[in-house]
Amino acid sequence: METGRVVATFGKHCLVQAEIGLIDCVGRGRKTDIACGDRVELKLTSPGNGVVEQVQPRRNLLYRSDPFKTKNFAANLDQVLVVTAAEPGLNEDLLNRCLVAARAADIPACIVLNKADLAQTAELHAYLKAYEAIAYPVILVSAKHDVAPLLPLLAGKTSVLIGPSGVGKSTLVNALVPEADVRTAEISRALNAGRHTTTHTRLYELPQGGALIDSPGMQEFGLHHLGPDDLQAAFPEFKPFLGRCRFYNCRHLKEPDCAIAAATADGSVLPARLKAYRTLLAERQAADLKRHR
Ligand SMILES: Nc1nc2c(ncn2[C@@H]2O[C@H](COP(=O)(O)OP(=O)(O)OP(=O)(O)O)[C@@H](O)[C@H]2O)c(=O)[nH]1
Ligand SMILES: [Mg+2]
Ligand SMILES: [Zn+2]
Repeated sequence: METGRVVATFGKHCLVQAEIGLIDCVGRGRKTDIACGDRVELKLTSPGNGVVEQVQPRRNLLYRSDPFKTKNFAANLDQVLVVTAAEPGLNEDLLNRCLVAARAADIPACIVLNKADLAQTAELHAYLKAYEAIAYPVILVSAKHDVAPLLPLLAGKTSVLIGPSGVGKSTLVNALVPEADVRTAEISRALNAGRHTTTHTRLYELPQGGALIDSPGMQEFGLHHLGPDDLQAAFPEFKPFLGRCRFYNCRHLKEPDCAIAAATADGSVLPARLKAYRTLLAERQAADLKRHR
């Protein structure tokens, strides 16, 4: 029996970095619930091939979910780096889904604002100060020119890069891991949309110690596994106002004398955050209704 760390997942297969080398593995049984970053025990079936016999208990797991299935990003993480950029532009709904997923999994998160070399970045940087005020540090970098601000943050830690297509996650990996040689592509201007160049999650060892995980850009990010209490708790800035609504069981939707709504009106809570909370709660409630019908 060998042990190792999962460094890539694709379909039913995963690549495991074991002491004897890289092993192409399949999971045992029907359910292949293996995530990048998992520590596993495997049995060799032929040189270079094996079967994962067991996944060791995880410290944490970052994942998203729709009503029917869950999709793993990565496991055993020290931090989540949510990447954004002025080109293709801030997707604030997605940003918040990423931050909520990380908070719910109890993993610290930061925002990486990439493409510092673009003129439009300054305005976005100023806007993101509101997120810094909540609890999410913003690190301004240019994958093409200077990634030094990320180095102290990454050293010795396991980090995952998540975010929509085209923000430069793989370009960041290429800048930070000299031998990564990740395939990147120009944004397809003709389609006015980012091309999904990364197709599977992959872990790279950092030269200065630690690991960096690249993930495919996502458009959808369901969080159906989070119930009303989980959701509320995943917005740390709500905390000072909880228990101050007129109704003890206020869900902060349309109830009168809602302390969260009041805090949003007076500028203490960012409107986009309350909106994200309400959207996520509505999605969950719609799914619950369907299930009970
Ligand atoms: N100007 C500028 N362009 C950048 C920078 N970083 C990345 N890009 C460009 O942004 C585009 C998308 O970069 P990728 O690294 O492929 O983006 P990604 O986030 O990995 O995208 P997916 O794999 O589809 O999720 C490419 O054309 C890169 O050259 C940067 O710092 N400045
Ligand atoms: Mg990529
Ligand atoms: Zn309320």
